Amino acid sequence: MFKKVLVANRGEIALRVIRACKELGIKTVAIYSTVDLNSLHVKFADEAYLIGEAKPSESYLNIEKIIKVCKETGSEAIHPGYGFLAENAFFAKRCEEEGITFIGSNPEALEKLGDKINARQMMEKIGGSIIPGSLKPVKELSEAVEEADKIGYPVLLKASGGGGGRGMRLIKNKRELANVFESAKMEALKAFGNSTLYLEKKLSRPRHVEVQILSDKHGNVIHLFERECSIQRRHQKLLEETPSPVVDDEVRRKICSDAVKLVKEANYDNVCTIEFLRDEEGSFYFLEANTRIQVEHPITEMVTGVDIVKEQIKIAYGEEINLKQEKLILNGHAMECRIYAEDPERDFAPSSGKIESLRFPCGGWLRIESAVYPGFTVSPFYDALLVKLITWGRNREETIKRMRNALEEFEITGVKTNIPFFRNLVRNKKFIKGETHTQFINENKSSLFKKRIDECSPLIAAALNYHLRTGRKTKTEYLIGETKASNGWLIQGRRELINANQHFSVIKWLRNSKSQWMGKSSG
Ligand code: MV4
Repeated sequence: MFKKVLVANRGEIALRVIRACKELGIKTVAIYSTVDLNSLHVKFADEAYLIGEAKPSESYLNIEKIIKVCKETGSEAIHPGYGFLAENAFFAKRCEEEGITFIGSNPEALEKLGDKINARQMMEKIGGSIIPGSLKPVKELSEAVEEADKIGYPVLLKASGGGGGRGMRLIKNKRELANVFESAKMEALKAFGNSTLYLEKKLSRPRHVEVQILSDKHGNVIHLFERECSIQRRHQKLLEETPSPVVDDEVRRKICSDAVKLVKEANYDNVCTIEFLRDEEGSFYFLEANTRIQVEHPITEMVTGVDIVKEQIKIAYGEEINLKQEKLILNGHAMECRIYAEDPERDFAPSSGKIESLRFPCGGWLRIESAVYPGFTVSPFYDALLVKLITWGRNREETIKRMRNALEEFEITGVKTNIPFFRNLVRNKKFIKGETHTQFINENKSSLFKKRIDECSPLIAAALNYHLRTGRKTKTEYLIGETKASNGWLIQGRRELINANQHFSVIKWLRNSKSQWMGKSSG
């Protein structure tokens, strides 16, 4: 097994890789930028090296600096994590040239599966179902118009080098196509170094279902079942779960088998996720492949018992996967909420700053993946992911209950977060019934973004609490602190004197809208 691995990433995934390495007896080398000096991946790695300024191009994206540190520290391999260089075929090639093992796939397969048109052609070749659209690039407007007429508007004009929502345009008619085609080519060339475009029929309100794949260097390819990731906002996944409420055994067999065949066809090794879209009629279509470990991998680990990061490292070392497909079962149900530092009052703009306090939920059936702590400064330079909160249950209902309780206990102060959004989401009747899709957030804004009383203001919350507890209307002053209101909600108050009377007009209003504010299920 490797003796030393360089972790070319930061945050929770860097910690995750470091833990996996420790379990395998591998020494770890961390790299960090000038703003990450006090980060936990620096603290817990065996060695840590300052690599450059906060700007990713000066640090976590700087291939030659990373290779230099790798060679100087005698690290035999590099784990890229997700994001940054995780899917960068050129980085994988440079590692190969330097005799360094890239803990990910081979450069050729990264190119092949990472190219969306290529991936579509391969999926079609192995007999999988692809979204109706062009199998070849549309090089000229005339070709695009002809293709779009065949498909039928609305269509999506997609960049073959894009993904994750980047390089995708909705085209409602021929005039729009003519207006945007050339600029779309230029933008694709600028953004992805590849101007190739293709067309797909736009599926309306699709659900996003993806299959986890493990593939070794000896031809063994297995799947670890599917995940549903339809709860997204601006192409940012927020909640993922496994199994998907809309995948039955027959569909599972088909999409997992197609995913395995595609990975074999691409001669891809290491981990990979094959994405599908399910249309409103219930048909599944291949969308694209993600050639990296994904943020949401822990929920698959919770239902299969497989440590995917350790499998990655063992596969990269050349070991055969020692898991048998027929022995793998999907046990129970797992769900992940991605807690981001973002401000709902400012259209969810990133909320950087220092974390004042942090109270993680406790109790069984939870898993927390995080690299933040009280006093940690959330940097505006990087992804605003603070914590991945994962719960497991024997079934979806139990998992949701555990997530609901965990979110109630969870408290972060110092930065704004999307915890209030999740508290509403796990009470939403349609969510509870599994009736979600990729437009779910857009279509349920009022119920998902309403504020609870204890998220309005500690003062009002405390005044309400006083009134609910005592029913008294006298002119009273009293201390507030952390008080438990009659509806079981924790109301955080600052230690100060307030005059409850000042708020009785508010209380009267709140009492009238009591059902809305008192934690009843929202729908
Ligand atoms: C689509 C689509 C509908 N029809 N393609 C978004 C990002 C990238 N993964 C591809 N995406 C989509 N492609 C066709 N032909 C809808 C989306 C889409 C989406 C897909 C999955 C999860 C969330 C999404 C949010 C918006 C749009």
